[in-house]
Amino acid sequence: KGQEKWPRGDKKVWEAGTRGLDKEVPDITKSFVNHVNTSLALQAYNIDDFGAYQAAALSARDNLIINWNETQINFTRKSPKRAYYLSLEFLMGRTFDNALLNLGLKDQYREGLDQLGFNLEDLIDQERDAGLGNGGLGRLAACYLDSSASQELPVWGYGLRYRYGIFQQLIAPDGSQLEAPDPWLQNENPWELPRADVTYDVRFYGHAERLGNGRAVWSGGQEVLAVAYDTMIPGYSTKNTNNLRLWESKPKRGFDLNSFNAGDYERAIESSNSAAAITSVLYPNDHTTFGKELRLKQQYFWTAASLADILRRFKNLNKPITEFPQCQSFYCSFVSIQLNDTHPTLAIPELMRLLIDEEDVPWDTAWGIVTNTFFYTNHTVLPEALEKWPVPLIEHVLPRHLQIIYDINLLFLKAVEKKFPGDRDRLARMSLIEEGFPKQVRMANLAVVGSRKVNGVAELHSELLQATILKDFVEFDGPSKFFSVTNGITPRRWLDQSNPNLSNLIQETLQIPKADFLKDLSKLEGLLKYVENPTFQKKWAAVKQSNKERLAHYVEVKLGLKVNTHAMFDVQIKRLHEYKRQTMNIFGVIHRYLWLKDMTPQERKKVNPKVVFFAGKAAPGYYIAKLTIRLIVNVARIINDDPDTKDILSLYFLPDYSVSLAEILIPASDISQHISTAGTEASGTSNMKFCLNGGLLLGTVDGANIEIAEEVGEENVFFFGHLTPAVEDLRYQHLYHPESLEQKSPRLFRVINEIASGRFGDDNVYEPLLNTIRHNDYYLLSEDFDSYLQALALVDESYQNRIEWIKKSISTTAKMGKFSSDRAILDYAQECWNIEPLKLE
Ligand code: NBG
Repeated sequence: KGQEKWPRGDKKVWEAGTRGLDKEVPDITKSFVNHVNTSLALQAYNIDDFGAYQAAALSARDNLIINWNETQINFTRKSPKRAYYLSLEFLMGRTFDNALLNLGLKDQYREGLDQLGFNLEDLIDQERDAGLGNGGLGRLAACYLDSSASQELPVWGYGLRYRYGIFQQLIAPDGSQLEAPDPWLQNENPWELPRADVTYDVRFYGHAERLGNGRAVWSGGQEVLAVAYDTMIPGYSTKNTNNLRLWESKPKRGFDLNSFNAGDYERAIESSNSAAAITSVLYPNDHTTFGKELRLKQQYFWTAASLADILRRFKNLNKPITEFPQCQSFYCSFVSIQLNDTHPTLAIPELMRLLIDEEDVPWDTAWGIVTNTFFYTNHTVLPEALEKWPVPLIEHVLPRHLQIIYDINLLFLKAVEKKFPGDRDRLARMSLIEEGFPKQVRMANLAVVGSRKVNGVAELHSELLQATILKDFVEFDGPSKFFSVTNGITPRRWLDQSNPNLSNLIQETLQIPKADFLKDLSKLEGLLKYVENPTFQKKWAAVKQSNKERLAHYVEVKLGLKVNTHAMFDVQIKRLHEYKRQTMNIFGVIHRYLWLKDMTPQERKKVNPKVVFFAGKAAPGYYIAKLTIRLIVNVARIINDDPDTKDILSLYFLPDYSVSLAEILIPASDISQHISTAGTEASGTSNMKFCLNGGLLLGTVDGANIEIAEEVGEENVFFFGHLTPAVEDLRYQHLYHPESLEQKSPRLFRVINEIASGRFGDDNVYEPLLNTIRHNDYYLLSEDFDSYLQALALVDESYQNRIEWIKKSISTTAKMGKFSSDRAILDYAQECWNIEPLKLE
């Protein structure tokens, strides 16, 4: 009696924490135990790892909130010019680990939790990813938030609080992708603060009546409530803490009382359901648009709420409205807004509407304000990704905005006509409205016309933009409106957090505080001094080995499969898309398998073992991409089971790719593949993550691969394939003078025939996928396959000389400074937003 065993950790520490008075226990312990007892109503007896994660998160959050409050009050007092990043996607991943890192409290938490009987890493694993994005575009937005805060810039993000993030990917027994919902908010999200007091009404439908003085009245229709949820974005090694504001849609009035009173309960809640539906789910497509009404409502709901919020904050300053965007001087100018892709382009007509209809500003003044406020980033040249909305749909959902778009277009086309008299083709190309049945609004054209500057996301991409889809606009506006900001990644998450062993080794070697290189990534160049140092090379290799073992452990726990950690790790992880050519990679694996099968057992013994990893989701409606997954999974089953080859070649498709999975995969790679058809991948950002972590790059001359090679030296990159200028001609050849596959690439021909023969099961299912290559081969796989195989052979050969390989790996990491998102965000701050850091002392 009274002798029962204390369930976890040190009883004295728990008790001291509960009393909260004891000077012996650190504040972290007190705050943790306090949250266990009060916020969660639990005790040492009944708390599990998940509860402990929640309590630790709440206690870390308390720290963030204090910094957040002070930062915001500082901004309000000093009213610097601010920038807002409007993005429909923020792919944040997990927050807890990052918050501790940026607060500089990780070691203290580890120690404190240990005394209470918890392991920090286990608690970190309890958190669910915030998967509010599809891929590169959304993760870029998340990296930019981290960098804005770390650089002490007054930047807020605005987005949507989707109840369901990117779907969970499951693999069916036949190898195909299945989708399940991602109810990430099911267990309270400790990182968000609901702001019941920050709400705006957003209207849809109804009718717009022009008043004759340029203004109009928009009334009727449906009114929906936007409610703010704030997420704190801590800077690294600074107290500055920025905000990400996400909007949730709610019915404005509980339910329809008339229907309710008439006893029609279903009808009564119908409209409230339709309001809540707006922010219920993230659209899981990137690079395609579908013209769906709900998506249009999402876009308008979010831009309208964000602009209302921005305008309210500006009006609190009691400044004349013309100073909203002024760019001449730092103190008399207030707002810049970055449009992340065309998704928020409705902000342009919406700001016109607010200024003209609500603020009574004349058209020309309003247009001057608008075109000095917005900046537009384009993220792709793929035609299927360029957003267009049917005119009748916009007219139905947003009648006043259609009027404004038409007015903008009229004035714009007049100006074009003046500069290029009689050039009707040019007018048709540049018009905001595409003729046809139905007519469509071209969102990219609207974004360009309504913005002060326009940029692409890597040098090649920006050049291509200006030479192709934006050519007419460059000729009209002059080149100075167009520029390039090469994407970047945050070294906090993508080095220190995901690869602590490497970060520690770098610190120990350079003998500088971590903050020095995590905030100025060019400091990594200091590693070049150690490239030839054998002791350092050994340590470098040991870090890679430990990361391979961490990944192998993950695969064993999740899939029950054993991975050979002494093999070369070859990784391709990204959205499944024909232009990214995962198909070429799996064909390459099949080729290797057939090559190994043709060998004698003695010959096989001489081959270096290799493990190939794939991960990535396919848009649920993207049939060919889903077939590629199915092929990968089924090839893996055959290869991994074949006693002739399984020790020297194995293949894994890791389901449900996410930010957290990337954090485990990237540090473990020896070589990663970025093999898009030249000219199709705008930038790519995982290429930067791999190289920063000492993985070498196998790629085409595309996107940011080019700039990576410029930095790290071409001798450290494995390039192959046709160059961008050849692509058009090759496509033409394919269409009009097709050559037989057998002649073009006998090795590819053999691979395709083996698949078609049923060697990897399901003889006929892959036909549609194979036909995309046999027939028009738009992404030119058959043109690049042989040089791809050559590059793979070169990778094998280089890997044989392990010391040389390690040297390449060190030199690569050392030269990645340019790709920090700190550099990128400072480019935007200077080139576009004209904002300066405002440090919280
Ligand atoms: C993607 C590009 C990538 C690029 C990211 C971030 C879209 C529409 N585009 O190459 O395909 O790295 O944007 O800029 O998601």
